[in-house]
Formats: sequence, structure tokens, C-alpha cells
Amino acid sequence: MDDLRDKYIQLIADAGSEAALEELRVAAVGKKGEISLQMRSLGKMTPEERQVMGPKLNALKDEINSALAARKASLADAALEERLRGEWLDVTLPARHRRQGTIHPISQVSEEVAAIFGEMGFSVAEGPQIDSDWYNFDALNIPSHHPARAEMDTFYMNRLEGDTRPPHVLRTHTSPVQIRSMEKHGAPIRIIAPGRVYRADYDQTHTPMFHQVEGLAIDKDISMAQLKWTLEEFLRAFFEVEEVELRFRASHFPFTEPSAEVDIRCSWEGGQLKVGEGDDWLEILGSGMVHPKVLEAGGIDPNEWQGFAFGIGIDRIAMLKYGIPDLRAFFDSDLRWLRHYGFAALDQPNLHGGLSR
Ligand code: 2NM
Repeated sequence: MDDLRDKYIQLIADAGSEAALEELRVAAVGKKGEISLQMRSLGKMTPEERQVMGPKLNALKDEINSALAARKASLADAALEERLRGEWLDVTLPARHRRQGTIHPISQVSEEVAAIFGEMGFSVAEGPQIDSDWYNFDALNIPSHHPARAEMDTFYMNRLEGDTRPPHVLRTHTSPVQIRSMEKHGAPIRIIAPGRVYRADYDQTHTPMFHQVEGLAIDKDISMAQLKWTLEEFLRAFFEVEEVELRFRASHFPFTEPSAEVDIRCSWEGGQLKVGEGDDWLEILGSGMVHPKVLEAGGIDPNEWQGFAFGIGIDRIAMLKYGIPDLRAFFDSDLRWLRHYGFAALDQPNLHGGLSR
């Protein structure tokens, strides 16, 4: 019995796997195992022999079972240790690079425009996107039955029967911001008003929501000459070229008198726009001297003050500067488009850093 004990204790200690242990269990204490067979032979012994051998065999069986359980536990511990070593994680490693969002070209261009006019002493003014028809039309010398109202494709806010409040619209231009700024700050004033505007128009070159920046400068002795210089300076900085040439074409807007549409000299070589050279002209903005009635609506005395104003389509100048062919793609939220045309989030446009880098 001592030989049997020594043999199995040694084999169990040497077992390298749970499967090997199971084989040993079957061989020693399984139904036909060596120890089980010995126990079966107890029946053939004399009662005296059985009294000695019975407890000894039982004790041996318990000892083997304990040894099997202990070895099994230590194999499991070793396996766990091994696995933990393999799955060890260095939490001090730098984070894995994640793809960053980008600045939308419209946001980029708005920031560029604000940086340029900011250096010329203009502040940025903002106002509501839903405004009364007085701020959007009447104050801008567009009375109720003026054809310009019909041409604007205005979105009117829904009204219930008996509503006594004035009609409200989605602003069709940012000019109501200028009226509010005149009311609030008076003259002199130099502001730009960038933002969303709305017109019920949808085709290749129009979206029902688009972006405008309008400018307003009011002071004593403001003239068209200062308007022209300001626009030249702006367009030179915006298109990042040494010189630009502008052409003022007489036009008509209700809110300015005189009014001019402004073209910029350019070339289209191989479908690529070059500003400041070539034999083509590109219509780029509208402008004029603020109509006396508009100054009055803003609470400013037109006998004392005058001003120039202009309006530029942000989406359009963004397309021109960055070679974006399709207007409607601006508002599709297509991630591949946004990554292609978007700008790095930490490159804020400024004039000393080079506007667009
Ligand atoms: C344009 C063209 C011409 C304009 C006028 C004003 C205001 F409110 F001051 F009178 N803001 N913007 C204006 C003038 C806008 O857009 C094509």
C-alpha cells in the first residue's frame, strides 16, 4: 500500500494538465482503479484483516483525492497567471489616434471674412433668424406691395386666425441685423453681419438656406470711394492675391442709392479660378450707399450721416476659393466630403498666419 501511495502521489505531483490528472484519477480511484480493486478484495479477507486494511484503504483513497484536488487547483492558478501575463495592459501608453472632426468650409470662410474685416475695424453683429416683416422688409425700404417682396421667395411663419402680432418671416438677408445695430448703437458704426438666410428656392445653384455676410459702415463723409477701397482690400486678402481689379456696374436695390453690382477680374484656366488676372469678370457681390429711408428706419439722421453697405454670398465665395463644384453638397453631411473639404480644427484663420494656410 505504501508503494501504491508513493507512486500516485509522485504521478499527481508531476501531472502537467487537467487531462493527465483525470487519467490518474481513473487509474487510481476510478471504478476499476487500482485502489478500488484493492477495496473490493476486502470481502475476501478475514474480519481481523479487514479491520486493519479497510480504514487504511479509505485513508489512502481520501489522500489521493485530496492530492488530485490540490494539484488541479495549482494547475488552474498557473493557467490564470499565464493568461493574466498575456493580457497585461500598459495603461500609461499614449491613447490611440482617433479621427478628428473638421471645420466646415462655410465656418472656415466665415472666420476668414471676420478676421479680414476685424482688422479693418468692423465688429461682428448677430440677430434673430426669425424676424418681423418690418425688420426684414419695411425698414429696408421694401414696403408691402413692393415687387422685391414677391421676388424674395419668403418663408412666412404660420399664423393662427386673429393673431394681432406682426407677420414674421425667416430672414431673407442679414440686413435686419444692421437695422437692429443702428437702433442699438447709433452712428458712427462699422459692422459685418454674417449668418444663415432663407429663401424658398431649390435648384443647382440655390438652397433654401444659405449664408450671407453683409457689411455696413456709417460715418460723416462716407463715400463710394471708401466702399471700393474696402471691397478691394477685402477681396485681395480673401483670395490671397497681390492685386484685384473691380468693376462697378450700376444696379438697383431698394435699400441702397446708388447701387452697384461688383465684378472681379479673373481667369478660368483648366477650370481653375485665378483672381486678379485674365479677361473674364466674375460677379461677386452687391453694394451701394445706404438709402436715407433705411438710415431713418434705424434711427439715424440721414442729413448728418451716410454709409455704404454690401452683401456677399458666403457659400459662393467658399466654392470659388476652395474649388468646391457642387453647392448642395455643402449641406449633405457626407463624412467623406467633410474630411476632404474640411479644415483642421486648431488652425484659426488670421492675417499674420496666412488666412487658409
Ligand atoms: C446687398 C447689396 C447692397 C445691404 C444694405 C444693408 C443695410 F441694412 F445696411 F441697409 N445691409 N446690406 C446691402 C446693400 C446688401 O446685398 C446684395
